[in-house]
Amino acid sequence: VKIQAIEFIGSFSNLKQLPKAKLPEVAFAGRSNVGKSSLINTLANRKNIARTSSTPGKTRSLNYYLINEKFYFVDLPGYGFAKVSHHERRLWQRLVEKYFEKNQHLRGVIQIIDSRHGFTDLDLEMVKWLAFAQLPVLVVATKVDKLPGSKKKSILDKIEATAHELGVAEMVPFSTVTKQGKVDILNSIFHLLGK
Ligand SMILES: Nc1nc2c(ncn2[C@@H]2O[C@H](COP(=O)(O)OP(=O)(O)OP(=O)(O)O)[C@@H](O)[C@H]2O)c(=O)[nH]1
Ligand SMILES: [Mg+2]
Repeated sequence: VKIQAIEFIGSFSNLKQLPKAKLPEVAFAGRSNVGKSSLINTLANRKNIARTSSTPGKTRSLNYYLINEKFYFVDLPGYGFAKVSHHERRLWQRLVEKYFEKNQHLRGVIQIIDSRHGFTDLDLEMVKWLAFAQLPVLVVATKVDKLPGSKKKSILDKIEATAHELGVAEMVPFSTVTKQGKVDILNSIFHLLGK
């Protein structure tokens, strides 16, 4: 279970332009700036193939990465970023909604939340919607390197309990700094893909 190859395929803001090769897909969803692109880099052992930024709103379209020449990672634009216009936010929202509705190749969604904040209202909305759409979800609680050691366990227990209430089977604590959780996430993704 390893990512041997990752290739950036393209950035798409129109569903009609998506890659012609139909391969299984795993999508990465979460709030703006939560660390979606960083997670992809860590899983693939790359520094910045998926462009990251301390400025929220970096990823604005569907970014496709071909993994091991067999499946796609799809880095989604983040939601909940206040500093974009109402119009632009509606555009992203419609793009992501249509992507989830129309995609026949999506095998599962990696829902990333910030471990310091737990599930925000928008995260809850997202996970409920994914459950309704019967898409398998893996919750990744990221930035655990920033949790105070004394509270780490109780915070993660609470996130896990909420995940279970939402019908999500698995929650993995993760950090790009310590790489904690990387192997578990890779295992889950390959399992989702039946590899
Ligand atoms: N300490 C710490 N910082 C992280 C971690 N993951 C991401 N970051 C930082 O969080 C910021 C945002 O990361 P990105 O990966 O660009 O976030 P994103 O979700 O792709 O953001 P958008 O593309 O804007 O939606 C960057 O400054 C990262 O270095 C983590 O596990 N620990
Ligand atoms: Mg990003």
